[in-house]
Amino acid sequence: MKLKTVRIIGVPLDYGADRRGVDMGPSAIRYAGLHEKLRQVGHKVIDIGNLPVPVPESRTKNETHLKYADEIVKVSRVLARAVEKSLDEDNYPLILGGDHSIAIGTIAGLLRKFSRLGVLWFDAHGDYNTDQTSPSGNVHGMPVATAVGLGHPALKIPFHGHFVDPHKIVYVGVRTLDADEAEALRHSGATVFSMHEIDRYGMRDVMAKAIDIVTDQTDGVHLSFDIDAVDPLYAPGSGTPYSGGLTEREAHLALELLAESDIVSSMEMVEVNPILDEHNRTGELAANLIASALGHRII
Ligand code: EXY
Ligand code: MN
Ligand code: MN
Ligand code: MN
Repeated sequence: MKLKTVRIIGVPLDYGADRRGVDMGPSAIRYAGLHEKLRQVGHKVIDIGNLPVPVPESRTKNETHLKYADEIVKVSRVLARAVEKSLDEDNYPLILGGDHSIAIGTIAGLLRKFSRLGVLWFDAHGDYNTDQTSPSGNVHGMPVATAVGLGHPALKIPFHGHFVDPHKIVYVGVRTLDADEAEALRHSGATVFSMHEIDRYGMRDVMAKAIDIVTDQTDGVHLSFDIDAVDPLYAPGSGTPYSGGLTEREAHLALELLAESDIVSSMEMVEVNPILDEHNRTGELAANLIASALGHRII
């Protein structure tokens, strides 16, 4: 893989999950030796630290269908600018969450440089709810719908009117969807490689197809990795665990194949919750998976 200058951006945001703990994700992943692992591969690493995120206890939660929308949008706008700046300086943005609502800011920033962005979305969930379909009002269940231009106008502010073409989105590892969410996703044009396809065709074939789709008429590829894509047996530290997920090795294989293809231009790792974890096992897994995606080889 071509060596890069990786620019780490921490986003200790848990408003989207309405659950404390995931705000400590960036620390847990750094603590697991992320910088060293990436330098071992040969990359240059810059860490800009964490973006400022006020703690939820200092805010009033609006018990609507969009919990903490104002706070999330505020952080997303700052994150979008940080991502845009990384690309301006020819750095590879590596964003550490935080819950998955941070993808709103990440993708909004990427779209300012890549007008035909491909997106690889590793997740147990679809994150394709809107305020109309969400059963929880938690924004971490809405970033993909928001990125394609659906849902409440408030969440779409960071996008400046530029959205992702759903045909350029590929999901890997999905195994639980809300009924209305599934219906919307079915008609969206996105490709969903659920656990069924992974069982049936194997990760190697699934990734070959995924790579074909996200590189077809695109000018950049974003990898958004929700740690709950991995089975809770291997990733116990996540707030919305769901059994029947990827094995640790399947996840590594997927990311190693991506590293080999060298098509990914930005990455985010989200939903690591150290409070629910066992001795930072999930933080370590997240750091190791990032290293795999960025070219770490056993030998
Ligand atoms: N679909 C459920 C909701 O919208 O509330 C659960 C979403 C969990 C989202 C996780 C992070 O990927
Ligand atoms: Mn997610
Ligand atoms: Mn998830
Ligand atoms: Mn613009």
